Amino acid sequence: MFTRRKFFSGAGLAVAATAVARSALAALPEIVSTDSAAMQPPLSPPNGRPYRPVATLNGWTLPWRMRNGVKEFHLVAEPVIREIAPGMKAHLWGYNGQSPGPTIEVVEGDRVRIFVTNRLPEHTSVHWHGQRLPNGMDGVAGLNQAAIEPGQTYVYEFTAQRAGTFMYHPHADETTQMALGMMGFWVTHFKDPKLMPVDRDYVFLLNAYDISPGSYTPKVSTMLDFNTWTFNSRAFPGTAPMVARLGERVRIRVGNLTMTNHPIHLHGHEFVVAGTDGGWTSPGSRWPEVTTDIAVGQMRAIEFTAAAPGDWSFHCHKSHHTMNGMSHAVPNTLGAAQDALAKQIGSLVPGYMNSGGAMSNMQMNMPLPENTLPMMAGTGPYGNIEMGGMFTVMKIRERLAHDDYRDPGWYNPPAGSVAYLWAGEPPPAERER
Ligand SMILES: [Cu+2]
Repeated sequence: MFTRRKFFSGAGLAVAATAVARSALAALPEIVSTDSAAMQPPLSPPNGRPYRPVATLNGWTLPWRMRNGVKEFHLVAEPVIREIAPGMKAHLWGYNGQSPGPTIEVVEGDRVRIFVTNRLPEHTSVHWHGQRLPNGMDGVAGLNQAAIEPGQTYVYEFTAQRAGTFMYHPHADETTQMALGMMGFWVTHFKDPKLMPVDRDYVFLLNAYDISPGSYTPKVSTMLDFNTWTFNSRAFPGTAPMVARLGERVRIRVGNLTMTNHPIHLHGHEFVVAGTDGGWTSPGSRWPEVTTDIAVGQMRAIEFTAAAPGDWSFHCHKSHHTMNGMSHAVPNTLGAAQDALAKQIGSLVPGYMNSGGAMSNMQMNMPLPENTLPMMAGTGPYGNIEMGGMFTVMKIRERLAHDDYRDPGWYNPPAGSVAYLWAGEPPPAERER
């Protein structure tokens, strides 16, 4: 019934958007989907008002069909397989082949029609978080509309009234559907592209899953004790880096659809919170920050000038949120000689992992169950990067084409600008305790 086209890494989304089958104009818009977690280049608008498109971290923007001046999108709610990072896949629910679903980009004043087809085993709906719209388009099943039953397609239609940052997610069996990754980003661009211009505009959602070691499906009853903390359903080192050329103005928009707050921190630069849930902040109300807390259900747009070349960490500042497969129900063994202990416990409890001190050594020496990420897994130019989860790198380079979003590799610092080992007099002997 539907034609189905898959996109893979590097496929030209702009070409695909203009190639939407003309013969299908009388039918539902073609379903465009991807099974890749690779970051796609921004989708330049092939029609409608011009704007600088956003770059979705480890994601992509949904092409549309322009029909009689209305932008028509087709979302398909369905089970998907998401690679959280190399070595771990999650069986999630999402949209158009992935979780999160594709980013939807429109322009202030656009008339938008979204077809939503339900291929889940249960009913769903879509709520357009933050939008001004007619009450009957708000997507709360039972309150504003009947739920979309399996196999049905519903149509949402409204005018994008306010430029800003938005999200979409189900408002039906939310504890199940959001715990399984049903969510997506929405950006409404200014009608005037000269307003608040930036050179790079990154977007992603904060999400969290509770996936027991060795399993694939998140538990849907977990409220707080998640073990997989992700940027756009990717955990470091699976998260793509964000890149910028020295001197460029960078915007990063983050939406939080987890069940706790996340203090998001950028190294080496100050930023301003230029946008909140309710729209753009006035320039006189902005103050510099290096960390901004994003509460549950909130969206924030931060902006800064890429002032210093390098590989700058960008992460949630809750240290347990920059860990993979974190188990919290473990005793504190800090200071204890752990090697013999771990061996003894390991003979009684297969797969036992202790915690508290010397974590990276423990990580290196312990076999992991299948489909399970080590807590800290990244490798950098100087050794292990003891991070996982909600962590990525902002890579600022002096030479980078303005439309280049590829990973430029590790930073090569100027000689004499890296912390170095003291090679002079040794420190005084430790006092006896
Ligand atoms: Cu966090």
